[in-house]
Amino acid sequence: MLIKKPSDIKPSEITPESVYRNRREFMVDGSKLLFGAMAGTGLPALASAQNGDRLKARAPASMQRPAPAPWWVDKFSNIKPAPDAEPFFTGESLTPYQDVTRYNNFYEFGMDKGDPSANSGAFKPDPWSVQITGEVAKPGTYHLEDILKPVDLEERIYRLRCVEAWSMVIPWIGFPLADLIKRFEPTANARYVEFETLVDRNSMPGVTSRFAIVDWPYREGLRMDEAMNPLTMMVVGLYGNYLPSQNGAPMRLIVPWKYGFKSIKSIVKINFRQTQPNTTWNDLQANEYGFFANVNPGVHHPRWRQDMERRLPQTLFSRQHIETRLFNGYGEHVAHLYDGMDLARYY
Ligand SMILES: Nc1nc2c(c(=O)[nH]1)N[C@H]1C(S)=C(S)[C@@H](COP(=O)(O)O)O[C@H]1N2
Ligand SMILES: [Mo]
Repeated sequence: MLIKKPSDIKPSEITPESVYRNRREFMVDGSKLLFGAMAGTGLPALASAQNGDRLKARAPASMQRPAPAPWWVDKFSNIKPAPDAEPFFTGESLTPYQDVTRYNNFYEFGMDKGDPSANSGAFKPDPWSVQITGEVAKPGTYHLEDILKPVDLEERIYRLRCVEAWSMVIPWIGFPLADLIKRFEPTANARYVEFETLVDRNSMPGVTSRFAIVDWPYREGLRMDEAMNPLTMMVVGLYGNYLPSQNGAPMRLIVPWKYGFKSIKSIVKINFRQTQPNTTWNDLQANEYGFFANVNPGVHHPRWRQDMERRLPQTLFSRQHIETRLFNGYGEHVAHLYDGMDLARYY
């Protein structure tokens, strides 16, 4: 194995690429060695403390928003970079930060793709608390700081496939939902998890709009085994930085093998229950949006093709049309959850 001593590494060599290559060789102990290497170069302490170069993707400096509170800075100073292999990483091109944060679905701020970024200026994601209710030994209202305190943040690069037939590749920052669920000690009756988004009439123009079609709050749900799957993620950031309001600050769900509408934003309530919860889009139009909503090119949708998708951003020269894959390409890791189920019936 080829490992340079810290003193052999010049500051000019500490590029994201060399960091990336080194890390592959170091495997388990890589992060420690790398920190040592950076300290040895005389780089400012901040650079290693913020460990940004070790992540696979960073937001452009001009786009980084100020930290909501000091404890967030601590939390974001130690993020485990995405591994090099599926399913927590994909080598596909990242959708640029600009597109990830300007082309959104978040109906609480309006129904056009540009509305969430344009209309979320008054939204306050900090301080924040989450209510835990239902079939758990430890219900209560928890401050987000306490929810995140024992959590190790990690970077994961996932595909996001919207039922509207567009898709992106996004470097999220977060942690496995399973880690959080275990801390509340679900009872034997907890077979489903239900989530709710904040409704704030003052900072969310979409909820008071007379064109609104959603019966607020936005609700989503998962079966317990789906929620506990290692791919299911609670997300608090993207591109190495805090989650912008339009992407669901301060904390949202990401379920990469399901259509995007399952990935509920700005969560204020998590309820554990015995029966399948009602969910927003399923309530609105059950023939178009199922409870499971697994990405499936074989299940027809009346308004959008589900066998193809537009990988954003499209350009003048490339329409970026690609084939949609069953379970959004994550089948190897999640198909077993649906053994014996008719996916055309339970769509
Ligand atoms: N509360 C809430 N969560 C939501 C939505 C919404 O309108 N309200 N839209 C969903 C849909 S349809 C998609 S595709 C994703 C989009 O996430 P993004 O804007 O971060 O790409 O968020 C999902 N979560
Ligand atoms: Mo969506």
